[in-house]
Amino acid sequence: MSKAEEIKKLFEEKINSITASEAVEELRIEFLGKKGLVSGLMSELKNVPNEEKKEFGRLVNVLKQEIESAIAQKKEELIKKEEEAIINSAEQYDESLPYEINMGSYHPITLVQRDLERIFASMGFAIEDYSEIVDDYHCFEALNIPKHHPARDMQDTYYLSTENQLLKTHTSAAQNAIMKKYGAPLRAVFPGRCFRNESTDACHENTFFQMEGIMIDKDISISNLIYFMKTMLSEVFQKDINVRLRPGFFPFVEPGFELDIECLICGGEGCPSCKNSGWLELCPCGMIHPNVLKHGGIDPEEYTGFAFGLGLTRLAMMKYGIKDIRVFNSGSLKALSQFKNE
Ligand code: FA5
Repeated sequence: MSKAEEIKKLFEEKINSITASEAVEELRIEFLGKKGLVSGLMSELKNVPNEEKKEFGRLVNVLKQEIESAIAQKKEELIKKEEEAIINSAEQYDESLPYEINMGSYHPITLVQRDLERIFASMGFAIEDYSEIVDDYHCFEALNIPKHHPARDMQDTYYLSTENQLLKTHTSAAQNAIMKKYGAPLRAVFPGRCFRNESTDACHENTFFQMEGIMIDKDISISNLIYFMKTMLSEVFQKDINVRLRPGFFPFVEPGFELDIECLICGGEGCPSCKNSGWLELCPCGMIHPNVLKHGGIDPEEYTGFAFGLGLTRLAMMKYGIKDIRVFNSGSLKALSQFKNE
């Protein structure tokens, strides 16, 4: 038996005994690798007499090709078998079993915000968006609150390391940009997240939502303001709510008011949600200060307007009877998933 025949026989014995695809690679290296048996056979070519060299080379090449194709075939066969075994051993599933779909739900603030947007849109107000990072000019100076004005102390916030930039303390920060965008006459509401550096309690958060509204036109008066506030509240609560209007100071309105609603958690008796006063500060408002109109490029001799800054998070507390404002940012699905989508 020639050396090539011996190698072929040995290969056939070995390949027939292989049962795992990984072992095929080891066999390939043993026979076809750089130091494998076939390569070893080829290196013997130099010892073969010249007249036999051609035939010897041909035989080695045939052997090499046979081994290569046998290896490829074996590998394919074994991989197929292994895949079938995995599929057959996998746990069977029953397509007909019933399954539960866990539907998400809207956050209560989203629900109240959408409700308000619908109400104001029906009264001809545009819905606007504004960034959470603002500059000092928009948050304060354009609102008639110059540097070092004591009113800044009421809204301590988070300043960014980038010069002049801060997290907006109130949605009023968007007033100037929106006046410049639309000019007068103008009706717009702009909800947004606000940030203040304050200690939290049942009715104060450091991150909360407001919805600002402005209406600017010829001859707008306090009567228009009161009408819109009343309509908004009766639409949101779908019932009569006790409200009170008292003077309030904000440098960007003149005159300014605080609109409070009777606490719906305790019915006016006094509880932690209303700081035991029976009333909840909900929506400061007033007639836009002429300086603010001027900053917004609107002539205060020709136009007047009102503005309000509704506490959206507090409104959601009242609407859904949520006693502690901290629930909103808690991420507690147990509490937050109770509010059903519209
Ligand atoms: C303002 O932010 C004024 N920009 C509102 C305004 C707009 C006045 C337009 C006049 C004209 P104030 O700081 O009071 O005002 O906040 C407005 C409302 O936001 C409050 O009535 C309250 O409902 C809500 N609010 C304020 N601070 C917090 C807080 N820490 N947590 C939850 N809600 C708050």
